[in-house]
Amino acid sequence: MIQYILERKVRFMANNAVLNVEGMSCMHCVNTVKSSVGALPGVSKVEVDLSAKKVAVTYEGDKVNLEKIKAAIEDAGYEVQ
Ligand SMILES: [Cu+2]
Repeated sequence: MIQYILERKVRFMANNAVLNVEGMSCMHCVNTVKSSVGALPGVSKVEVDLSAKKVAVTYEGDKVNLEKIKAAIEDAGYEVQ
């Protein structure tokens, strides 16, 4: 039982990652990145700091991973460092 609870807790624990993204220049870019990454299943939060060129993502590790998040940003036309 305890084992089961621990596994559930780990599985549903949110992961946080901050990516350095080149190419974002205005609020349009910010919204494009937000909607592209936010559309991925398992992503619960996307925050973009335009001046710092950083994208902070909160996601569930059992549903999505960093490779998919990076691919979504690159597909939208921006470069992940
Ligand atoms: Cu822009």
